[in-house]
Amino acid sequence: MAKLVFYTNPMSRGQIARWMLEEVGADYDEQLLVYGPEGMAAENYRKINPMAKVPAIVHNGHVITEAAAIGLYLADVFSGRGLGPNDDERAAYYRWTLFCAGPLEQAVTSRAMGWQTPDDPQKQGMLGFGNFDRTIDTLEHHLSGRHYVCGDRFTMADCYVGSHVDWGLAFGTIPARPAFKSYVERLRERSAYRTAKARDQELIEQMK
Ligand SMILES: N[C@@H](CCC(=O)N[C@@H](CS)C(=O)NCC(=O)O)C(=O)O
Repeated sequence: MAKLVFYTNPMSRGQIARWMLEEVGADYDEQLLVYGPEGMAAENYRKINPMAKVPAIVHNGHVITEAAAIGLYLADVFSGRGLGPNDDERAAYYRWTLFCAGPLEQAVTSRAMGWQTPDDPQKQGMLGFGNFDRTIDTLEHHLSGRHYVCGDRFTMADCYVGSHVDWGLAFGTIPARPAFKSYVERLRERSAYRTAKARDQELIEQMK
């Protein structure tokens, strides 16, 4: 397997991608970028990601940005790790990964920004997430009574969905409902999760 370069900042969504990299056991070079013109916004990095954002990975000359896409890509390329879906898991795997990359992220970030969702149902119909409560209730309903996104088995979908729930509970942007709390507790036990978080924490300490 060719080497892979991982562009990140420890205080960023790069934490999601690092956990994914650890789950698949990838051998990667880490490139740390600061926020702003000396790092993510520098011309050489904008050639990799014109959005000037992390995370990004470069693998065999291919650039992958977007934490959700990085996870789906890694599960596919490192298929021997078994983190991609089987036939029975495929629907839930894609559905909930993309639900979190779209509706959930919009619902959570728009609320964090203090943006008001219109009460008018017709206007809510134009918003991919409808409204915050509808989105949160929908995810809670899916996770209730399930160990993982696809059922009994951990898959890459859990790195992405779980990261949203993990961060949401940590920052209070997702309500601490029992289904969310027990789901995240299971994920936090994983050795790849712990290895990834320990590395980012170490880097955060070094930056102080
Ligand atoms: N849609 C991207 C979002 C990435 C993103 O917004 N990253 C933030 C850090 S968490 C960033 O790099 N911000 C720098 C900037 O926009 O200047 C993903 O899911 O990976």
